[in-house]
Amino acid sequence: MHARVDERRIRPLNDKTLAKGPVIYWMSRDQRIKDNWALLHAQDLALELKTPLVTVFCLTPRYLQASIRNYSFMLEGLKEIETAMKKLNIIFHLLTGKPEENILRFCKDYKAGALVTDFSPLRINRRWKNNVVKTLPTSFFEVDAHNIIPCWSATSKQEYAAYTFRPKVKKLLPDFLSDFPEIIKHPHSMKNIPEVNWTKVVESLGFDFTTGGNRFFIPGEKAAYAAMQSFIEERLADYEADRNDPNKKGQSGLSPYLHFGQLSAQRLAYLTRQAEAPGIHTESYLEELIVRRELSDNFCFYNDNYDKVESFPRWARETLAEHLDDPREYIYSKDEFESAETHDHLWNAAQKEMVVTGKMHGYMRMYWAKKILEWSETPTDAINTAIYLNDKYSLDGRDPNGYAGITWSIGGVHDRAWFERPVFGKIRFMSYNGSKSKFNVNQYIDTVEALTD
Ligand code: FAD
Ligand code: FO1
Repeated sequence: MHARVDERRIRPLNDKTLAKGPVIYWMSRDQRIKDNWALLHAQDLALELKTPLVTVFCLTPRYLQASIRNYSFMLEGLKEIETAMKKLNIIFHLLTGKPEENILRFCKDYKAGALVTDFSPLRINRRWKNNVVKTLPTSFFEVDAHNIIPCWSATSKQEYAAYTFRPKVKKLLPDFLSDFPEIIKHPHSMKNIPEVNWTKVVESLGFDFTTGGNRFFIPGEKAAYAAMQSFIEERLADYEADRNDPNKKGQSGLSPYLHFGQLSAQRLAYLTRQAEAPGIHTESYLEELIVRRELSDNFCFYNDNYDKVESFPRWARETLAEHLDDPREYIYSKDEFESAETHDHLWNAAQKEMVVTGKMHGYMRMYWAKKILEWSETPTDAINTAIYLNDKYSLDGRDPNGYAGITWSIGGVHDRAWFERPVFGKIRFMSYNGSKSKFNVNQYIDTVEALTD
């Protein structure tokens, strides 16, 4: 029996038995070949059944607020996978339209022996799977290929904060933070699946891709791996010192690759732990990469209201309600926020950085979201504006980290109460002067201005 994947990573979604037919890996969140537990499990099943291995990606023309830039980044990555899979005798196929209908028909047309998919806690991905499970005649497995510790193994409930989650992670990390087996060249072939027609795929999205390309991030699994190696070799050793200064390239810049699954967070953590960089920097990086990131999946997995004010802890909902009628010195509409037309040059620069490059500096994201709370009529308006803009413009948007980051900033999720003030109540406050005391605000504003010249 080929069992290269820890069974705690695998969740059977129905009680059907394996059948003699090709094994289908329905790829969605983890868009990579290397270090992908879902693909490894699909290959294990196909080796056991002595049948072909087929990867299918179901492309939806609209995924949350995803814009053309997000899609072109993703499609470039998928094209690279198609080419690389050919060399491994694994078929890559792309279907457009409603994922649940497409994957069901595909499994029936090709008499799939088993269906394997990767894990996402987001509502849209869970709805697709629930619709497939209803009528799928084949055995169906979900594999958490995104988290180092499978989301359902780390803890069986929503964690209150990083300090309650961290000990559970630390206890299980030795079990799961391992190296990976390799995907082997698949020994069983299949001929009757049509090639992907990428021109038609692009047309199905209805975008004009001539403007799409992003000059700041090169898409795809190879570029992701190279970006990881250069961060570990050249910048990890300054991480703790530089990560909160938007004028320094202190962050790794890897979130677009992690979001689209073009890079495995487990591989990144595994190599970070082996790096020579001083412990203060590696520990700080692993805290963000493992505890903070996997806490976001925990939040979205166990809280269905992860993108609504209802997900805020009680103390936060109460304090925000008490200050609902406080006078707001400034009120901006979603459009004014979107076009970076507030009175605050620092906030406008952060918005512009996101719109132009597809990635806002992590420190600025906190300031950016908290000011949206301060300058919106209600917390509900604020969370809707922040999610709309982040999901539309951020390459790493439409991600559990985004919903956790925005609800942390606006609604105290995973945070505690602070001293009370107008509008914010006891929600942690951030100010322009606070930013000025941390970094050279004018330098950041000028740098962003120069991007748009
Ligand atoms: P690095 O500092 O190099 O961190 C490396 C990795 O660790 C990140 O890629 C990410 O996977 C993880 N990480 C770091 N900080 C956090 C954090 N606070 N919470 C969870 N994981 C973290 N992250 C996204 O991936 N997508 C988003 O849409 C997103 N929206 C955010 C919105 C707000 C309002 C806030 C406050 C934070 C948001 N974050 C989001 C979290 C964090 O800001 C980004 O993960 C980080 O800036 C990504 O850049 P990096 O990879 O260079 O970060
Ligand atoms: N997943 C899919 O299975 N099909 C899609 O068409 C698709 C589009 C898409 C666009 C932007 C984006 O940021 C993510 C997208 N995803 C798509 C989902 C992604 O693969 C992840 O599953 C979630 O974003 C994270 O849980």
